[in-house]
Amino acid sequence: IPSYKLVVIGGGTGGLAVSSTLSKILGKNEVAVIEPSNFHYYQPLWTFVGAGIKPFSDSAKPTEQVMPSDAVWIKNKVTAIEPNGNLITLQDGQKVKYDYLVVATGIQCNWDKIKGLPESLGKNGVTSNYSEKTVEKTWEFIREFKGGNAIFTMPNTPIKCPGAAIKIAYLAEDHFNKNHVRGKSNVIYNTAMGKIFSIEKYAKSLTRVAKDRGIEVNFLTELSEIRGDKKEAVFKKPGGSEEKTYNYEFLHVVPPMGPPTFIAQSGIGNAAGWVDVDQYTLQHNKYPNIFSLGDSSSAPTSKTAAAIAAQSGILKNNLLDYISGKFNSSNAARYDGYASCPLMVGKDKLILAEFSGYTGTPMETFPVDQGQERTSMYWLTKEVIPDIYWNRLLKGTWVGPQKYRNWFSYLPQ
Ligand code: FAD
Ligand code: UQ1
Repeated sequence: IPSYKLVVIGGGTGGLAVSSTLSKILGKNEVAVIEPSNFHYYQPLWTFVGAGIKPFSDSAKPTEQVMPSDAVWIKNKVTAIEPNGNLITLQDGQKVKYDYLVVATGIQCNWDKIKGLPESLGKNGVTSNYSEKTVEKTWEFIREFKGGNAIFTMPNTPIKCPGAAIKIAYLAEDHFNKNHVRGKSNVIYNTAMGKIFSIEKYAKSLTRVAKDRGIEVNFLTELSEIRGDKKEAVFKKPGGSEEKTYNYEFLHVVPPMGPPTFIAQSGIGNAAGWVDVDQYTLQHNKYPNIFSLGDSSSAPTSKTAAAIAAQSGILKNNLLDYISGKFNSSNAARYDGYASCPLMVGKDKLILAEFSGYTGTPMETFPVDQGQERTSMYWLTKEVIPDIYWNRLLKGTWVGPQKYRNWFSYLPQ
C-alpha cells in the first residue's frame, strides 16, 4: 500500500493552498493530493462568466499545471476513510495510507433534489452558475431574454458563496436595461431564506439596491419543482405544502447543497455531515491527525475562497506544530471566522462584504465604508483578486488580507 506523510483529499482551493506549502516543507513526494478532476476552476469568476463579463477560459486551468511540483497527484476519487487505521479507499479499490490527513473536498451540489431540474438544466431558459457545464448558458439566456419573468432562486441549505444567488440577479437586471427589455420584464429573487444576507450591514445595502432597481424579493420561497416543457416553476414555504406556480422566461437556479456523503459514512462527520473540526484550530475533534478547511469543514462561517485563505494560514501553522510535537490546543493559532463575499450589484459597482461568520460583525480591509457600492471594489474583484488566487493563494503565500487590514487600521479615522 502506498504511504505518504501527508495526504490531502481534494485539489480545489483549500487542498492546493495547503499542499503547496506543506509539500515544500515536508519534502518531495512526501505529500499526496487525491483529486479526480483534470481541471481546477476559479469558481468565483463564474458570476462574471454568467454575466458575460469574463470568458469561461479565464476560470479554468489543467490540474497538472496547478498541482504543486513537490506533491504527488493521485488522479482518483476517495470513497472511504478508515480514520482508526489511517487508511483511504479509492474508487478503483486501491488503498492509500497516511500519517496526517487534510480533508478539503468541497460542498456537493444536489441537483436531483429539485424535481425536474436535472432534465431542464441548460434548456428552455433554465440555467445555473453553479456548474462548469451551464455557466456559459447563463450568459446566452440573459442575452436572448426578451421580457417576461426572470427568476433567481436560493435554496434552504448552506451554499458556497451565499451572495452568488443574488449577484447574478443584479447583473442580469443591469443587462436587461442595456438591452431595452427591462420595461417588459419582472426581475424576481425567490429565496428560501428569511434574510437577503446574513450580516445586517450588507443586508441593508442589498435591500436598498434591490428596491432602487425594482427587483422583487420574496423570502421563505423555496423552489420545489420545474416543469421545463411548460416553463413553470413551483415554489413553496420551506417545510410547508402550499404551492405557488410562476411562469418564467429565464430561471437561474442555485441547487440545494450538502456535504459529500463519504464524510459521514467514514465516521469523521458531525451531525450534519461536515468534517467535524474545532472551529478555531481546524483540527478534527476526534482524530488529532486529521485537519480540514474549506466548504467541507464544519467551521460555521460562510463557505468562500476568502474564508479558505484565512483558514489555510491557521491550518498550516497548527498542522506543522502537530507534526513536530509542539501543538497545544490552548495556545494554537485560532481562525477568527473571516469570510468575504464580493457583491456585484451592477456592471461596475460592488459591495465588498468582509466579516466574521463567528461574530456576525464586519471585518473590512480598506479605510472606506465597504457597505457602499464602489467602482474601486469592482475593479479589485475583477482584475486583482483572480491574480491573487492563481499566483498567491494556490501557491500557499496568501493567507487573506489581515495584514493590510491591520496596516490600514493605523490610519487616522
Ligand atoms: P473546491 O474548490 O470546490 O474543491 C474541492 C475539490 O475536491 C474538487 O476539486 C473536487 O473534485 C474534489 N473532490 C470532491 N470529492 C472528492 C473525493 N471524494 N475524492 C477526491 N477529491 C474530491 N468565494 C469567494 O471567496 N468569493 C466569491 O466571489 C465566490 N463566488 C463564487 C461564485 C460561484 C458561482 C461559486 C460556485 C463559488 C463561489 N465562491 C466564492 C466559493 C468558492 O469557490 C469556494 O468556497 C471554494 O472554491 C471552496 O474550496 P474547497 O477547496 O473547499 O472546495
Ligand atoms: C480573498 O482573499 C479571496 O481569496 C483569494 C477571495 O476569493 C476569491 C475574495 O473574494 C476576497 C474578497 C478576498 C479578500 C481579499 C482582499 C484583497 C480584500
